[in-house]
Amino acid sequence: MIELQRGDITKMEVDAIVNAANSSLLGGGGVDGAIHRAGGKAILDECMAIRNRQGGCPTGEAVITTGGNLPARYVIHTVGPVWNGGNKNEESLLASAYQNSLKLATANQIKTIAFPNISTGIYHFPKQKAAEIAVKTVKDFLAASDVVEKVIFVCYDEENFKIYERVIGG
Ligand code: AR6
Repeated sequence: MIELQRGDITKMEVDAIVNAANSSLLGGGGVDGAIHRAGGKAILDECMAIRNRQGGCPTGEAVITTGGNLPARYVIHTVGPVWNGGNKNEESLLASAYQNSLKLATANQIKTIAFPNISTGIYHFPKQKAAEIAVKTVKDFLAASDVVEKVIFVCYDEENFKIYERVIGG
């Protein structure tokens, strides 16, 4: 099942929320900053341990930590692509970010998961194209999933919310 909400992903009461992180896993601005602020030090501690083990998180991949002080039990940190004109494999890397987050959710028996609009802020991925990729990738995954039951797209900005209403509706 797919749902759409307008708001702040840090408030979501789901098994896992997804973070639009960067490869360093050390936090940043946007939704990443909001998640680390609200979730507290336990999240950063686990991110540092992952960094020490595997040297960060490549673009299109995902790692999982505790949700710390968040209502969500877990945070799945994925790294979307920086938009660089469209000829740098950005579309398939964005699809991979959604797919690998959902695979990690499955491996951790996560039933409900909330996604932000990965790459559409500081990374400048065009919003309409990003929404089409996100919705198609999630729909395809859910059709074959017997673990993940519900995916909620949480749109912080009005423009993304309106785009998602149309893309999910059609
Ligand atoms: N809840 C839900 N969505 C949010 C929130 C929130 N609290 N805050 C912002 N958004 P961005 P990116 C939306 O820039 O483009 C960071 O510095 C925002 O409106 O957070 O993937 C990382 O460390 C936008 O639609 O992520 C990386 O360096 C969406 O989240 C870099 O930014 C994504 O915007 C990643 O850039």
